[in-house]
Amino acid sequence: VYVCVCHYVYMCVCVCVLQSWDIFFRNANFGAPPGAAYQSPPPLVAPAPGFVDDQLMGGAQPNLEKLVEDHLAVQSLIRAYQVRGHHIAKLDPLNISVAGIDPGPPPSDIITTNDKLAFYGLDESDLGKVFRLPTTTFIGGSESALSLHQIIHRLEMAYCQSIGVEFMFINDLEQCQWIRQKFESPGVMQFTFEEKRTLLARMVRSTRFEEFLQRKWSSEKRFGLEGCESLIPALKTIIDKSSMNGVDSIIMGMPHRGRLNVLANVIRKELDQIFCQFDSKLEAADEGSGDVKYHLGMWHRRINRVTDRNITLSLMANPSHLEAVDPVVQGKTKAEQFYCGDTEGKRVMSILLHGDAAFAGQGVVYETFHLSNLPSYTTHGTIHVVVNNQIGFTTDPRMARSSSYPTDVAKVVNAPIFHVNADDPEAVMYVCNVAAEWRATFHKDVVVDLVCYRRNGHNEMDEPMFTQPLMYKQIKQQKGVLQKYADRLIEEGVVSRQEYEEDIANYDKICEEAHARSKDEKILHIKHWLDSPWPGFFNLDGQPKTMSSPSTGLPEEELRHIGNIASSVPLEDFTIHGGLSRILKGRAAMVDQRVCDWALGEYMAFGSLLKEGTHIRLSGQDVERGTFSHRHHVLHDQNVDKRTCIPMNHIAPNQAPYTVCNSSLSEYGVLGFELGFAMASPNALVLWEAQFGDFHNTAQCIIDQFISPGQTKWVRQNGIVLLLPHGMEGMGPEHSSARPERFLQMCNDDPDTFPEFAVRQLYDCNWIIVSCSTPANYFHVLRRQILQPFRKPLIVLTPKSLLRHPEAKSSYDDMLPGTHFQRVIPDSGPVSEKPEEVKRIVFCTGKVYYELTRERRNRGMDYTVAITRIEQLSPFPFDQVKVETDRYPNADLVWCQEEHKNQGFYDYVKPRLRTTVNSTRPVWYAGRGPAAAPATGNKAAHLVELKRFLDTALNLDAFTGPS
Ligand SMILES: Cc1ncc(C[n+]2csc(CCOP(=O)(O)OP(=O)(O)O)c2C)c(N)n1
Ligand SMILES: *[C@@H]1O[C@H](CO)[C@@H](O)[C@H](O)[C@H]1NC(C)=O
Ligand SMILES: *[C@@H]1O[C@H](CO)[C@@H](O)[C@H](O)[C@H]1NC(C)=O
Ligand SMILES: [Mg+2]
Repeated sequence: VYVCVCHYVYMCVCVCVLQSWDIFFRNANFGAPPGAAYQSPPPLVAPAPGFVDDQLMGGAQPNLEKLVEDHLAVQSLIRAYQVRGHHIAKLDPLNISVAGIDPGPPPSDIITTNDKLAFYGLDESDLGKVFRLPTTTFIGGSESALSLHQIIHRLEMAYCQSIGVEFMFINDLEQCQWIRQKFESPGVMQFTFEEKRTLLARMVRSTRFEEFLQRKWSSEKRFGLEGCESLIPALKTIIDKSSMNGVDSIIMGMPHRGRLNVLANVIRKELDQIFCQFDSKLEAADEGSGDVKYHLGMWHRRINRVTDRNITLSLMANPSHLEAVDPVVQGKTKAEQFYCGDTEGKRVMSILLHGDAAFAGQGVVYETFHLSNLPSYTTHGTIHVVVNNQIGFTTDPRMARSSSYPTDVAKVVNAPIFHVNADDPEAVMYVCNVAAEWRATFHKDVVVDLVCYRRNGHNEMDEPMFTQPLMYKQIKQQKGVLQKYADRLIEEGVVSRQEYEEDIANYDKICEEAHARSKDEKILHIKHWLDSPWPGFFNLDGQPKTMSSPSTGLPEEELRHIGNIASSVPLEDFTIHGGLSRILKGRAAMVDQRVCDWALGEYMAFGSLLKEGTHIRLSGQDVERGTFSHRHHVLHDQNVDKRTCIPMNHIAPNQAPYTVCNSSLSEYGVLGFELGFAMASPNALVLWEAQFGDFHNTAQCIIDQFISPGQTKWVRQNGIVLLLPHGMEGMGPEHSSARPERFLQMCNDDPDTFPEFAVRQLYDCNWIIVSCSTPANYFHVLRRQILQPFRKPLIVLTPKSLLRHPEAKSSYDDMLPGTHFQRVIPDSGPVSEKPEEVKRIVFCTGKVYYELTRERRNRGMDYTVAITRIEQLSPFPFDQVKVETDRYPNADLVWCQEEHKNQGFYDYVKPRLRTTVNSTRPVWYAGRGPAAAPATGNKAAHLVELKRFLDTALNLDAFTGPS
């Protein structure tokens, strides 16, 4: 009996790291010496009681050893099915290994071999023997013992038919037991006639929809679902079941494959709205440049027929870039949960659809999975559905991934994976029910892998036989799943052939009628394709409620109040670090002197918006403290583990909540998430801060595909803020440049046209790019972001050395009522006394301003050179820059930047400065020369470069000839 625990030990090697850390800290708090504080985590399960008959242990019978061995063998066999049964399940509708194409994973497992009994030391004669079943199986139902023959039979039924369950890696006994019960219990997979008829009806819609499109528009790309028609009933089952469990809002993200079908038959987008897109009737008067039909999103609220409850379904618009929408969906889901107080994900949930190739290949899938259990990012379980058609464009799985399944990535979060043969619609429905229940029970992710095929090429125009000849020979012989299922139900007597044919005719008629309507009028309006309406935010015509610039200043007493909060600890008996005490004292001194540094300016903006009822969410790597240790929005008690305090949440009794959260070490996933969060509501300031600005490029897809063109593609505004630390501080090629040139290059403002009026300019642009040189201006731009009557993404190049620069402070006077964000900060020094004597205007932005003014002072040029800061680069403040160029009619114009010439701001600013002066005056450049890297790795070289370009900027003889 001593051997009996071994299987369990293997199964439950859950060294629960988090728990172990908790114990460590608990003990440390009670004064245990560090070494003694560690305690290995408790074992998860005790040995299962008495699964070998008690009587066996008493007598010393001669065959006792054989009996024990046989019982153990049976345990092992059961376990082998649980662990590896999915390898021999009949998952592939094409049965491609039979077609001789793909041998699949090597039959490494013993249950796949013919002499499995022999492997376990059993033989045919044992098949009739009755064995007591362990507590880790449910195949017996109410029986506690079965014959070996029955045991094997039931295991084959549970694990080796159309469903392959991968779950034994899950390190939680309760969850494993739950799954075993769902799949092993005898007779679980039975459906009523009613359920089967519903299923058939859904298959009819799914199949006939594609056929209809094919008939009408045979030469249009639609990325049809043929070969995976069970996707539609799969999703509908998940939605029905979730609605039954209390969910009333579902947010979905999906790729191209079957998207129109999902819109029509799952979300129930009006068919005429879909069909009219095929005739490209998008009116010229419609806003935006639009997008292709298989990218648009939508939002629909309706009654779920099965549960009779209201449910809101939205499908997020997405770009071609596969899987990029995953984190966006999660962020939006999190936001909706947050706004309706759904702290456990009981009302709002997400469903993500994936293609097999993309799911395995795209790293953002992994990043998104790793957000799934983090407190500030969890959506309490996502249901993933993979359309596993065993091909990605022209590449088959042997070249597309290194794992036997495309779903292995889900294992990192211990999500169960249900593989299912999509040609067995009832099995699909069963696993979808279980998946929805799993999510409702454990609030963890789960994956449904629909193993199917793709009947056509990648799109309907594509020839698959060039590259997959054998696979497609097989597919051509494949009977459609609807036909197969209908035949089966007719044979079972669930429906008659006549009823079935009527069903088809009815749906075809619905399609025909919708098609006729879609031709009638110009019914397509982009407004029907919004995935996130913001009720109440706009006028009825979709225009902003006002077009005036908001007042962003604050009364003195409010500044003082927020300043006091920022410099104190609101909780009793809370010991903060000595260094932090000094920082807070420093803040208190600033409050006394009526000034702000960068961190305090940010505090003032956040604090006041919170007080006014705007939720703020700041997310990114190490944002709670701040990469540069300047922010400290979360205070940590030095004596008690996990005791923290966020003073920002103690500003006023009815304030909005402040969320500040350190993210996982991801940019693509996290930025996408925050973008999604910002999509849910216009009444929140959502900020993502990069550790250093240059790291934004691992999230480039979110910036290029969503943030920059989002509004014009999808008529959807978004007010997300990117905080990107930027500045040449001699720290080497990385950590220096946030690559402003890239953001500027994507601005839609015309360099050659002098625009009419500034607020309109803001409204028309695709995003706003600022580089503030003072805390007050940073304060104003953050407040403007919420107080302006529309939403635009805001890119802020934030400083590093300026965080502590003694001159980079702002007086309260610059933040009082009547003050506002300054797009341009003119030189207010001695130059204004005799402007006509000024020889040069040096335009610049950001930190280099302080270097320029110091150098000017050193050279005694305060009367001859004006230094003007452009704080809002895009949209370019033509009007205010013109005031400056007019003010100094005899000055030459210089753009000075610390970045290299092919980088930074020069290429963007130069044509706009020229337009401002109507090309009547040359525009000169002072800055580093062109370079491949953003900065030198050599500190000495850095300083030489700095000295050189400052000299150029201030040397009045530097420029001659054409610029
Ligand atoms: C990030 C990205 N890379 C490349 C592509 C081009 N592309 C479009 S569909 C496709 C194949 C996708 O295969 P799979 O994920 O299996 O989905 P399926 O089309 O088979 O449903 C590729 C490579 C893309 N859309 N996005
Ligand atoms: C569903 O919502 C509509 C309007 O939003 C409401 O009139 C109706 O009573 C709701 N039905 C149920 C069953 O909650
Ligand atoms: C700009 O210059 C052109 C000729 O170079 C002139 O025709 C035009 O009127 C000028 N525009 C303004 C606004 O000064
Ligand atoms: Mg595929």
